[in-house]
Amino acid sequence: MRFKGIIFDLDGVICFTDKYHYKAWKALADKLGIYFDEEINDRLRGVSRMASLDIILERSEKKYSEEEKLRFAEEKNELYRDLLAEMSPSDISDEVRKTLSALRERGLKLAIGSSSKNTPLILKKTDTAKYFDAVSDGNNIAFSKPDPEVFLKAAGFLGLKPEQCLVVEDAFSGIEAGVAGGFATAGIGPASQYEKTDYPLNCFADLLKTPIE
Ligand code: B16
Ligand code: MG
Repeated sequence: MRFKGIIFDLDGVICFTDKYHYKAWKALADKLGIYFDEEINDRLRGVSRMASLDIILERSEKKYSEEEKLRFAEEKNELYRDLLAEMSPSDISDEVRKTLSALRERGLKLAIGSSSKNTPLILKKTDTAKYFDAVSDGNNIAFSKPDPEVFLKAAGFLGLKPEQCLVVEDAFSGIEAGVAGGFATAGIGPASQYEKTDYPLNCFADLLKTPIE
């Protein structure tokens, strides 16, 4: 078998919380009088919370202290978690659920590799923890994507080597992280157009057609 495990990014692959990130960052940016739009939001895919804030503050004339920045990030996160509280199992498509089940039936080990510290909450609200043998997320890493740490930890949790795992990502930074860690990569959404992606996917179920075995 080519791969023994698959490591999935969460936001943009398994579920779509980018709209909630956008709402929460937009509220903070408006409060601070900083321009923010969907295009800037796209640059935040797969990027950690503090690094996302730095991207938003690029347009600020004012310089903020580390203490102020931590407060802003906390404020954004509170708003974001209020929005996540409304999530339910219906936020995960049948296509994703059926594909994950089919991959498990083929004997593949599945893991999450997400930059988000809110991963446990999202998995709980959507009832998706049951599909994964391991979870590596923003809570167990020191370096965010494009650093490969989150995927290397996920492979380690599965007891597998990077070359035995496929990383599935929507973000360029996530594909970079996969490549840096020595993983093969499959890209969905924006990452399907990225030249470093090994397996471009038109949709999530395409994973079943990818030469993973
Ligand atoms: P949090 P992923 C990433 O999730 C998001 O794409 C990114 O927009 C967000 O800033 C990051 O998680 C951190 O999220 O503030 O919840 O810790 O795509 O790596 O699953
Ligand atoms: Mg993502």
